[in-house]
Amino acid sequence: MLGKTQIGDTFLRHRSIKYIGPSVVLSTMRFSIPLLILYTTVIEGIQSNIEELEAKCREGPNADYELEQEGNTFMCLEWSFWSDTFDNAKNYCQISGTRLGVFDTWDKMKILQRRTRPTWIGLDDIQIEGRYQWHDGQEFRDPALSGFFHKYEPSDSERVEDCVILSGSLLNDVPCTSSFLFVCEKVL
Ligand SMILES: [Ca+2]
Ligand SMILES: [Ca+2]
Repeated sequence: MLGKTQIGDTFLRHRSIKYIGPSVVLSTMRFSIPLLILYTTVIEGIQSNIEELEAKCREGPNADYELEQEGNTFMCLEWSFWSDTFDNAKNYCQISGTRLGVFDTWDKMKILQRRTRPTWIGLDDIQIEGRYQWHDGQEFRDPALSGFFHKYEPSDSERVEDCVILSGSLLNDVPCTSSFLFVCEKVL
């Protein structure tokens, strides 16, 4: 009697597994299809956002601006191919309605670090010695950004270093009258 029940149970369990099998597949599909649609919608949304940013970055008479990405960060930048003083570089950007690049996060810094030649950025302590300001008006005082500068920099050597370049992979203050490449940033 007990033996028969065990055999019967096993038989039923096998039947159930065989029978339930397709419905498990169907329910997985029912779960997966909306997820797939959601995933596709999100990807399409991100893609159209990037296309919008690219269009906005390239619009206007100056076609040299390009969109660069690091993680969720996008920057619209023009990298000069000639060197100039800090003031001239700043004026060049301003004439185009932009500013020297503000690289105030590590993601933005990573975008800057893709360049290897010394390059002016939008950071200086011209107004008050030792108080660095980004060219969007923010003061440079976030301790998380202290690693942006080389060791022992900013040094204000001979009390004439008020403008900042990327030098190697980190920042350095140098005399504003020196000539370097520069980077303009269009705010999107
Ligand atoms: Ca200085
Ligand atoms: Ca220095």
